[in-house]
Amino acid sequence: MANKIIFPENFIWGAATASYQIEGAWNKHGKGESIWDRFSHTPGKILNDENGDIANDHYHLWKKDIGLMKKMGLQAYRFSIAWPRILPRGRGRINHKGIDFYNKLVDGLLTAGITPFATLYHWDLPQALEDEGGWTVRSTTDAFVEYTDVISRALGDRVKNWITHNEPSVASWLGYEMGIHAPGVVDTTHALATRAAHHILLSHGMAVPVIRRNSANSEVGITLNSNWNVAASNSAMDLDAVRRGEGKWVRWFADPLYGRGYPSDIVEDFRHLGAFPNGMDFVQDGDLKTIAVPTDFLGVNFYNRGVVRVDDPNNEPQTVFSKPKTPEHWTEMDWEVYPDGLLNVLGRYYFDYQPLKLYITENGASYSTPPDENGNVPDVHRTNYLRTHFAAANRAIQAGIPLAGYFVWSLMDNYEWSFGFSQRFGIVWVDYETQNRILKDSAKWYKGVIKKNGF
Ligand code: IFM
Repeated sequence: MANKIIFPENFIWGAATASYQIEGAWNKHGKGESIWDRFSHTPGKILNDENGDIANDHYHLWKKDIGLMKKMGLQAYRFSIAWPRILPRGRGRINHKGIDFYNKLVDGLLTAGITPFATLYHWDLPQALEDEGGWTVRSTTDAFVEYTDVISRALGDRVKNWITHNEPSVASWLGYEMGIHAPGVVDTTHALATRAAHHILLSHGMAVPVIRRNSANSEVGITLNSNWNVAASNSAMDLDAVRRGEGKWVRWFADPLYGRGYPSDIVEDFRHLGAFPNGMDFVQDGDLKTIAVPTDFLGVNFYNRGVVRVDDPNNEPQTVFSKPKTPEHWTEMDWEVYPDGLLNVLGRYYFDYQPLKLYITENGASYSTPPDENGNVPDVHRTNYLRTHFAAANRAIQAGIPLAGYFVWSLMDNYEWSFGFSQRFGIVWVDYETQNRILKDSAKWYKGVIKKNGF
């Protein structure tokens, strides 16, 4: 029998969601249009043309959802705030009904004994700002500060844990380079995406002091994502693909956040692609200092490993499928199950950048296991995924990494962006027809882990 794995006494166990993925009510009570409303309403952008108009209808069912969290014994809940619910046009007029919703949610969480972790930006930019250029223009950073000010004044007496941005790399590269996320810009030169990335990072740096001013004794951080990428061979091409990928997805964000500026090798890579016809003119004096504002924690999202191989230097590197194609090894996203990657990524972020502490702000797996004839959801592969990743998180703590908490992605099945509802990451099953929710077996197992603070 395996040894017991026990976590530090004050370790926080939670689950995470994001506004567009669960709220629905896309145009209710004065909410403005977001880039995800626009993108998902554009035919051909999303699998089966599905959209988040209703999603999990969490906007109306939030009480029921807090009830589920309570049932599982969750200690914390990470959610995101829909900017266009608060400022329908991104700046200017405030929609008080939108603030009311989050006020009720936060009060409900606190009454249930659950600590709220609020993310300000999980990708639903007000469309009105996108119409002015979105994150590619500098004025969006001022709008973000205005939004931060409004919402942190409103919630700051009760929300004490703030995350400015979720996965700026995804927002930048998928949104403004590859075009597979909203706003759907395709520009392989990276000219627009590097501007977007810079403005997202700058808006983080500008927002942190505003949160600190409005929310006394709060902790503020940002969430970065990372796969654990390794080369399929020792060939120079494979090794360089890892350098480029890791530089683009991790260092491009972590380096400036921790005071090192943009990584020079990736600046060169981007320059070759045509990203900076006028130099990096969007980086103004003082920006890098602003971006490197001290924070209280780093949020880390981790899902999988990538074994990278370059077959043709003119094409993108390939992911090698090195293990048998079974659910034990691969989730339904085609993402490899590789728990050691979590340990490696945590170690990498901690030992290279020295954040004061870290949270795993997302980790989880997509498996579509449906309810059986007894109404149970026997999602054994998800439970195995969680168990092995919890063990890896525990090893990180043993190695001296100040990991303070873990948030499962996701509290419940939800809208998985360009995949629509086809991918299910939840520990709670959602029937989208009836909006019925069922605790999956993984949720029941997680409840036991939380209770024992280990397993
Ligand atoms: O669903 C997403 C989430 O919004 C951001 N991180 C990755 C998850 C799974 O793809």
